Amino acid sequence: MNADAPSACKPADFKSEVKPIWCPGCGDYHVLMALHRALAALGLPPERIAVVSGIGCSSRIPAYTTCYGFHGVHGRSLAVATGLKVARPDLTVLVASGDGDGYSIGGNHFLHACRRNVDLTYIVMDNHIYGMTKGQPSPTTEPDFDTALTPGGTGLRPFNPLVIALASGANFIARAYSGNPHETAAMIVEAIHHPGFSFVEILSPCVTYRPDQRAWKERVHPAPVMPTDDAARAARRLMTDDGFNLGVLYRGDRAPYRPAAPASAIGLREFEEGFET
Ligand SMILES: Cc1ncc(C[n+]2csc(CCOP(=O)(O)OP(=O)(O)O)c2C)c(N)n1
Ligand code: SF4
Ligand SMILES: [Mg+2]
Repeated sequence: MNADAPSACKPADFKSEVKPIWCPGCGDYHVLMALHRALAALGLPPERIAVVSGIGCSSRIPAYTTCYGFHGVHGRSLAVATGLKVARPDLTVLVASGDGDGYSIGGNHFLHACRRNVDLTYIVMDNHIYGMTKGQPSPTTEPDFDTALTPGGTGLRPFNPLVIALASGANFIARAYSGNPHETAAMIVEAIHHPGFSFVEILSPCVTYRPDQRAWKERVHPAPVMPTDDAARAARRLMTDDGFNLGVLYRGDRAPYRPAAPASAIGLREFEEGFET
């Protein structure tokens, strides 16, 4: 396929031959559907897009697309994606994560990816639990969520990813719900088009370890306010957010980080010499 020709790819062209192995009813199926739609709407062929992830049920997603994919190590997807985007600014780079992968082991990378503002789109499928490893609490688990692993709940205050993204410098912040794949696809497209680091938190139920999350479809609602480009106003809103407001919540105007020369333009010899001195 000629990479410079406008693409007329359909959502099905972004669907790989690998069959998802998520539990029946997992919210991630709808996220995948939204992602296929969003990718088709970009008008780019699969080889102009890369999807990078860490480890978790949610992080399986690159295998289910026909784009370039990198299923990396736990919590390090943003480091890989940052390097890729700096070396290959011509690629559209998406990063997929879960609340454990992205906010626990990968929490430090999250802060600094927001701060660096490299032109990436970060999608976190948040189910308030470690699904893949059978139901341990994550940073977004409610303090009173009672399981055999955490009798009576952890008692710990949950992490607020949207507030943290704003405070750390993310340039676009949105929340979606997996059960609304059309809206989710539109939000992913907008996030990709917005310059700099774009963060889309997708509430995606884990029906196996959090069957209570089936009730999320009744709890989610459109945000009652329009998106803002005023960080102070966004901070006030996000601090009082009920966790179920959907929509684009913040659109910033920070200039994205762009290296003076793409790393791929530096020859290997020159690169090695940098370490010899
Ligand atoms: C270094 C390292 N530590 C721990 C693990 C075990 N591990 C795999 S996935 C995971 C949590 C995944 O949770 P989340 O990111 O929320 O994804 P979900 O399965 O819920 O989609 C953990 C702790 C690992 N693979 N590597
Ligand atoms: S364990 Fe939970 S997150 Fe993982 S596939 Fe099953 S329903 Fe989805
Ligand atoms: Mg999770």
